[in-house]
Amino acid sequence: MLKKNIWKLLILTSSLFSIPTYNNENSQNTEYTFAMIKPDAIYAKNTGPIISLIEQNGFVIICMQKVRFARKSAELFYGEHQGKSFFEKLINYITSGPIIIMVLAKKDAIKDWRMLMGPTDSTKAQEGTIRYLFGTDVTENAVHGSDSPESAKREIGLFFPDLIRLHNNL
Ligand code: RTP
Ligand code: MG
Repeated sequence: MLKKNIWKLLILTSSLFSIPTYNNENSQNTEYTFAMIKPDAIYAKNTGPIISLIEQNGFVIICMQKVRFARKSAELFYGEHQGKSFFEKLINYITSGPIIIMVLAKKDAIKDWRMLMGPTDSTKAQEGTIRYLFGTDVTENAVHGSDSPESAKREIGLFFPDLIRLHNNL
């Protein structure tokens, strides 16, 4: 009796914490990236349109959460820019309101998400990109995306450590 219930509990627990599968055939080609909707886009109520673009462009949202950066966490997250002229401005901006953090999955997710975002400077972004549609300038540019597999793993690990623990490909 007890044994039977333990199995039920194990099945329930694993279904609660397993990563959604959505493309069994090509799962070995699936790549994961870390994405963020930044405070300016949330303040301007562009969350919905950005999420629609993410889905329309073939990304699967593996997890998503609204949080707010503590100053120390923002400095750690953007550590590579410490010492640069825009660092203070960047930290003030990114801690100015809530952000939405996501893990996106797709073949070539890292490159394709960066392409959909557009370049850092929103005023130079191509039509159709998120930064063209919703960014303002080189600071307030609506979204973030990991720039390499190493960054994706580091950034996903900072916010979603359980995902790294549970998923071999990450
Ligand atoms: P992100 O990391 O947020 O995805 O942006 P990114 O790769 O396109 O640009 P990155 O060079 O990593 O810069 C991080 C964020 O810092 C702000 N920034 N300001 N010259 C400037 O004033 C300047 N350069 C960058 C932007 O918010 C940029 O997204
Ligand atoms: Mg960057």
